[in-house]
Amino acid sequence: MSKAKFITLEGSEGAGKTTALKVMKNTLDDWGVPYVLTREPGGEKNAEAIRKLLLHSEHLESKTELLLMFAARNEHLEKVIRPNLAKGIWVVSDRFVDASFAYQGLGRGLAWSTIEYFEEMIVGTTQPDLTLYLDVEPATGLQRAADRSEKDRIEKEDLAFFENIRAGYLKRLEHFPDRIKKINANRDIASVTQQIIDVLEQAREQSLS
Ligand code: T5A
Repeated sequence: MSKAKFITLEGSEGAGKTTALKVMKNTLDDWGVPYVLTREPGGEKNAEAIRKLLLHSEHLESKTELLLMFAARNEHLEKVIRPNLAKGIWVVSDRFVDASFAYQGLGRGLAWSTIEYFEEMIVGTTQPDLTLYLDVEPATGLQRAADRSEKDRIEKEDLAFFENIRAGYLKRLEHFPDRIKKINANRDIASVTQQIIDVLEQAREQSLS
């Protein structure tokens, strides 16, 4: 049996992660691999409690936000991600550590090196095998998110914040071009769906099988 893979999905607000997850799920079903779908912040009981604090507190200091993201991530890694991978079950996570670099790094302005420190301490070698990054113009993404539902604490930030987040993701992409694959999420759902299928198929041919 080949080693179970860890796949993550990233993108700014309104990038279309919900649709993308459905496409990923259908593709993995077709491949017949065992997998779990999970998310960050959250994906585990304690981490979900931290998620509530993160998304619905009235105010949080940026450093508190960073520490809570990594606290939730540690619970998620120890209790869900690593045990499943060890059992040969693939893990697909809606967001992971790249989000901390984008949101808490370039978004909140915390030092990149601080986030790298926590990444090394908490994530270590449990890095994703593949990351799909849905890249959307911030204004388009915010409009889609606004049309969809009421905003949480982070979604209430202004356009400049989301422009910085996009810059953060693009910086991570530059550092990890083999792992992170950019999907043009400005296009219509059919085109985004096809791009996701193509990336997954390509990755499977090259390294995921
Ligand atoms: N966070 C997370 C951090 O700050 N640091 C971290 O380390 C981590 C892990 C988590 C929040 O926490 C932050 C980031 C987030 O702010 P979340 O629930 O994961 O919250 O994040 P959201 O971005 O809110 O995720 P959503 O599930 O809401 O997904 P999307 O991608 O924002 O939106 P989605 O898929 O619901 O799509 C939005 C709308 O657009 C439409 C959809 O139908 C939907 O109505 N749509 C399209 N319309 C036109 N064309 C397309 N191609 C479309 N794709 C989707």
